[in-house]
Amino acid sequence: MSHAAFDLVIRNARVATASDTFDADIGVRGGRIAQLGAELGRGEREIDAAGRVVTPGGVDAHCHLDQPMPPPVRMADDFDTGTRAAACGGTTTVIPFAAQEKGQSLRAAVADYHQRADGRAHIDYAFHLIVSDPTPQVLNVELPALIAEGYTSFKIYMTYDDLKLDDGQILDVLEVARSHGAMAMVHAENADCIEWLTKKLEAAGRTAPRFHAHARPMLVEREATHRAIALSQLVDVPILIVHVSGREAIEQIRWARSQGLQVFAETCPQYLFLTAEDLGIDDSYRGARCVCSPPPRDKANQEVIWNGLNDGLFTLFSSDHAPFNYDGTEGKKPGGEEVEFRHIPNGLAGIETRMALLYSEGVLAGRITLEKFVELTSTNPAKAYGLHPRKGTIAIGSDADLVIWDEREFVLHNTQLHHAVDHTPYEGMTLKAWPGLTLSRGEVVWDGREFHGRAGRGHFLACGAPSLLPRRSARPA
Ligand code: DUC
Ligand code: ZN
Ligand code: ZN
Repeated sequence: MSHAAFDLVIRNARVATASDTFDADIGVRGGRIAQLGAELGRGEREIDAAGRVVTPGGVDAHCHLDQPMPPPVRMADDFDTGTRAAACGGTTTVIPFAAQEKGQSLRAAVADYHQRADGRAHIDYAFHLIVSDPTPQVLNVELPALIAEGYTSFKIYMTYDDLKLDDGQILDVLEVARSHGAMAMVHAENADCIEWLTKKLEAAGRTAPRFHAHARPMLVEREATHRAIALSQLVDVPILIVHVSGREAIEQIRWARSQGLQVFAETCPQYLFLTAEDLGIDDSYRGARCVCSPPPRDKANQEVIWNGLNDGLFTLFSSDHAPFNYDGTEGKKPGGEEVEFRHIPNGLAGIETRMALLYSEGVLAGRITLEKFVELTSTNPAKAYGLHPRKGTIAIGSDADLVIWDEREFVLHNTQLHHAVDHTPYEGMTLKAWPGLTLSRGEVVWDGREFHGRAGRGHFLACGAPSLLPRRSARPA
């Protein structure tokens, strides 16, 4: 028998990239895409895609896995269950956060996070850093060294007591991003306004989950977005505003772009599919499941987000998966108690549903093109964090991280999902598609029915320089 030309050939694929959709066979060798073309030679293994859409595997560039929390709270997903869920939902690369605790060295945070991921991940992963304590040692020594070693992005918080930086600290960190070519991500909400509103609500006895949204109106996001833009302008460095929730923040970003500023933006499924009503229309505690920050807004804002996805305002579509169980003692009811909204762990599950939600309600509902879907969910995240073209596209030499889509209607239930969270915010939604096959470096990790990963098969990826923009030379001294 003649030797096969490829390890795997996917036949008759409708290949979608961020720029084109075309019909081709995909030849895979050594975990990479070796050839694209008509009537490729034989593969050891052959999969007939029969005209089905094949996209690059998703790159979820904003998710939280096994991130340490103040006890008794604990994230439900670690690298095993979180990356398993990601793969079953068509995501083949994740970029969670190595978070520095105040007083801790960044190095120690990174070492701790590697331990959490090592031997557990089913798909490839990189890390963003969270800088919560920008000491001179961190700014001058640790951050530059870590950037050079492949941790080329970091998140800055403008809210949360244990994480937030003041404006001067933000300027210091942005300056490091500028001089070392890193990507700065900003969580833009005004902490003092939130605290002031929270105290007023508490004094009035308004502590049910739904008041979380009252304590974080869009104004606090708008103000912080504007300030983040101004700080980045002062330092002359691009920034990326994460989890943008609606109109007022978008207006700030459009204004910045109109001034020629390099401001990138990310949004997430919760701002397309949930509203503040999901936090409760009465004082029931069940709304705690949808407590996240910024909070979901209303239907009109969902439309504004759709427009921004379609017209290029948004660069990235990420999950912001922050997995907490509803029941038990470690999640939304810390210690088993129904607590005041200020103490409810922020975040919702979405790592497994991100791709299918946007494919169903974006592509198949005619709101965005297939190419835009690929750009937002895979190509741009890979470029923003220096993983392209190894990740984020279907091209010769790229990793064979692929999704073959099944277009069929079904009703989503949490029992179908593979995360370790006891609910999904999208329970009962009718979806029109789900990944029928997910390949990670040429290996089938999800076949539409069963998961075939292996803990530890996921590799750590050192990130290169962000490639959304041409490299600029450093500012002259
Ligand atoms: N908000 C964040 O900033 N991070 C995780 C989850 C959330 O709701
Ligand atoms: Zn955030
Ligand atoms: Zn987040």
